[in-house]
Amino acid sequence: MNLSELGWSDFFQEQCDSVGEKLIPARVARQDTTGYQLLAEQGELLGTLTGKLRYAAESRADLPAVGDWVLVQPLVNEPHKVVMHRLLARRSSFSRKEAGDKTDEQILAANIDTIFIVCGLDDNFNLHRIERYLLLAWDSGATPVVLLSKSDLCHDLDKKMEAVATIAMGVDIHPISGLTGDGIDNLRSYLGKGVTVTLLGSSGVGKSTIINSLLGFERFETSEVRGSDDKGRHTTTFREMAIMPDGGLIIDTPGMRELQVWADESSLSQSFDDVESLAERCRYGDCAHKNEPGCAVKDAIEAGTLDQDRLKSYLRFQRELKHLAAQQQVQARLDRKNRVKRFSKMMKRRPSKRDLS
Ligand SMILES: Nc1nc2c(ncn2[C@@H]2O[C@H](COP(=O)(O)OP(=O)(O)OP(=O)(O)O)[C@@H](O)[C@H]2O)c(=O)[nH]1
Ligand SMILES: [Mg+2]
Ligand SMILES: [Zn+2]
Repeated sequence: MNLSELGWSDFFQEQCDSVGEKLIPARVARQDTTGYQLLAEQGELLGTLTGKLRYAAESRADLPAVGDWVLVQPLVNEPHKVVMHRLLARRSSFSRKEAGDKTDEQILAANIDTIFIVCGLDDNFNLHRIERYLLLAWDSGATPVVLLSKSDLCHDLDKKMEAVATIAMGVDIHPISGLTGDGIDNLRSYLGKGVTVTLLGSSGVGKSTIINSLLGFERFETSEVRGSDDKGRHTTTFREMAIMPDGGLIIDTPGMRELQVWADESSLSQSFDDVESLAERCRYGDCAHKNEPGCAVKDAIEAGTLDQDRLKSYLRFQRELKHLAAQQQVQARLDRKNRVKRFSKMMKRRPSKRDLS
C-alpha cells in the first residue's frame, strides 16, 4: 500500500520533513497488550515505544492511539519489528475524559474524517446519548454522521428519525440494518481512498456487524447481546483499523459504557446552535435562561419552537464543561509541579551512557 492510501497527506509530510532523521512513517492500526500493530508502505509492522517517548508523555493523549501516524526505525535483523520514535501531530481526534476519577484525555481514534455515531433503533435508542456523542464529535475536527442501526426491529422509524433531526441539526442521519443490509450502501460515499472513518456507540448496537457488512466478510467478531445484563456484551475489546477493499480505512471500537466530556465550552456552539442562537437574543448577556425577563430561550419553549429537554441538556453540558475546565486547571498545576520534580531529579543524577547515545 502506498502512504496516501493509508491516509498520509502534506500535513504529515511537512512534520516528517522537519524531523530530519531517517525514519519511516507508519500508521497505528491496533494497540493491544502485545504492543502496536502498524501499517506502512513496507506492510504490517510490530511497534514498541521508545522509553523517551513514554517518559516525555505528560498525558495518555501524548502516546500513540489507533489512527495515529508515527515515525519508526526497523530493527536491523527483524525489519518487520520497529521502534516508534515520534508521534506526529493529529489533524483530528475523538477524545473522552478517561473513565474514573482521573482528569486525563483518552484518544479513541486519531486522524479521522468521519465519525459514525451508532445508536440502535431498539431499546438502545437514547437521544441524550446521541447528543453527548455529537458534542464530542464536533470537538474532534471530524464530521459526525448518525447511524440508526437495527432498522429491521423498528416500527416507528419516522418518529425516531424526526426526534434525532431536532438534536442533530446539519448532520446526516441514516437508518440501517447490518442484518438485512438495508441502507448499508448509503454509507459507502463516506469512504474512499485515504479517508478514515470510525464507528462509536454502546456495546451491542452493531458496530462490528456494520463494518463486516461493508467489507463483505466477517473481519470483526460479533456476538449476540444477552438480555438486559451487560455480560456477553463488549465483544470488541480493542480499537482496530481495517482497510476497505475499494479504498479507505475503517476503525472498529469497543462499546462504551461511559462517555465523559472532554471538550471546550466552545463546542456547545456547534452542537447546540439552536439554543445558542436564541440565547444571543436574550436581554441579558449572562442570562441563565431560568426566570430572567426578556429570555428568548424561555420564550421559544413557551412558543413550542424549542424543547424543554433540549435546554436541560444544554445547561447540563454547560455545567459539565465548566467543571471539566476547573479540573483541567488543577491537573495542569499538578503536572507542572511533577515536571519540575522530575527535571530536578534528572539533573541531580549523572547522565548514563544510554542518555548520551
Ligand atoms: N436485528 C438486528 N440485529 C443486529 C443488527 N446489527 C447487529 N445485530 C446483532 O446485534 C448483536 C451485536 O452486534 P455487534 O456487531 O457485535 O455489536 P457491537 O456494536 O460491535 O458490540 P461491541 O463490540 O460489544 O461494542 C449481534 O447479535 C448482531 O447480530 C441489525 O441491524 N439488526
Ligand atoms: Mg464490536
Ligand atoms: Zn435567556
